[in-house]
Amino acid sequence: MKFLIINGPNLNFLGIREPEIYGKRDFGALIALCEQTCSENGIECETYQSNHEGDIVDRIQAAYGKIDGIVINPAAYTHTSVAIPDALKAVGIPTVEVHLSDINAREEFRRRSFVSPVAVKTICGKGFDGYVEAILYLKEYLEKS
Ligand code: CA2
Repeated sequence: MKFLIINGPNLNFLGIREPEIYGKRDFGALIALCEQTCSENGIECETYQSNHEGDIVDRIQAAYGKIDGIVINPAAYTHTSVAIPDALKAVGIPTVEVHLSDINAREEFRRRSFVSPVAVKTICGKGFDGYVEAILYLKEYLEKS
């Protein structure tokens, strides 16, 4: 089983600013946690971070036929991008959407996610633990289907 973990714009700045919202740990720690969770559960994983919408679309397309499941935090593109959910739908790879913060408890514009309708599950407001939950949920989802 092979997963692709995608992080969108500015998440590479984790731990540098806004620790009250996104926590004190940095992006490297998040990636290490995802890799450790996958390895402990017999999952191969690739990670990808980009600040560019089209690059994320390209990475999703490149996953076609090669990746079993996607965990994605589209960051700000959650609320603006139609191209990212279109790409996820096009490749048909089961996807879990994850957000560090609770997007429903912040500004109004964060409440709308264009990605949620194409995801098998959305997890938000659980910080780094949300990524662990997403990986474990996706594994169970794929084993059942
Ligand atoms: O809660 C999340 O995970 C978000 O996807 C994070 C995005 C935000 O636009 C979404 O509404 C919710 C922002 C990521 C920016 O990350 C930063 C990291 C360090 C300092 C400032 C921003």
